[in-house]
Amino acid sequence: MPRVLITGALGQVGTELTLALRERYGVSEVLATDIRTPSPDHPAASGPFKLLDGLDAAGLLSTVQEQGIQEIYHLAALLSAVAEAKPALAWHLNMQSLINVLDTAHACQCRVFAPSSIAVFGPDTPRNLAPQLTSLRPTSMYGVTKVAGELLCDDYARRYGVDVRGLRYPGLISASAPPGGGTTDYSVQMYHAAARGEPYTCFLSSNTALEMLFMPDAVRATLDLMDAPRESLRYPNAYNLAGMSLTPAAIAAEIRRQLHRFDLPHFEVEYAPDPVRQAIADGWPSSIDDAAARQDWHWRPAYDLRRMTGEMLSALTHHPTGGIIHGT
Ligand code: AKB
Repeated sequence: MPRVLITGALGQVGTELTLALRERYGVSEVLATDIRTPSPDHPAASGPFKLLDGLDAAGLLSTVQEQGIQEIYHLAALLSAVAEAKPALAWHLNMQSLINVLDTAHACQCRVFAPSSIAVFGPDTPRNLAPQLTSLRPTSMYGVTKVAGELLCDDYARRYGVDVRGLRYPGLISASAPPGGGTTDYSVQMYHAAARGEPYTCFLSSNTALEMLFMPDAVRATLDLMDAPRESLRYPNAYNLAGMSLTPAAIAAEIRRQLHRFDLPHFEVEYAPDPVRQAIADGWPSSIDDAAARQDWHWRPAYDLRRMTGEMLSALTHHPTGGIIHGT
């Protein structure tokens, strides 16, 4: 059983991965870290927690050495919309923290999970079913850091033999911690608004199709990739990952279809595209080809829009029927 350190443990992915890893390896084996202190009811506070900034190379190295860490899940990063507003900070934070993690992993012989994103793709990537191997010419600073991050991970693997793995996460939808500063955040905000019985103004146009994945699938994919034998992985740190290609209009329609199960009022959505986030979304593919992940480590998503919507509304309204859908 590895001893694990998570950076960005209070973020959208970090929150759920902390829980999943503690369930798997034991609470005391998983050190959650972030630059903020968790509230007492946050999952990260359910076990060991340390304030740690990924930019603090010495702090990271000494923590890993003192705690006998063997695996690092590096989730701290600025997402696409914030990165576009603060490009210099995004480059510094996303790249330097990754370098610090890789240097520490090299020095301490740790395995690493460092996520990539569909943001690596750009306008000259095929829009439908973006292939695993294709042009990576993103037109957002976040995408630039993700392409550079993939190449940096390749280099540490080649040069030093660091076992670093990663997935090109699509937009991730979850009910616990909210995403912060991404282009796909609208989807989570939409479920929250519907569950509060409030209207929602969407910052992307109604027909903007992007690849999305429900968080339980994303967590399972992450753990399955880390479990896979290294020799079976053709693209260890850059696997395309697909769940469902969705537009805001499709999510809104499915929410409306299931409102009655949760005694919720009619759900109104207005569309007021934000130029920055719309431009980022327009540069990303509308769907992703994840055949390599399916072949190499048997990836299959379990959730479709209907099942995910049932579970999201159930979790957000604390409705007792859970995600089980009868005759909807
Ligand atoms: C974002 O929207 O920035 C992220 C991502 C697709 O990586 N959710």
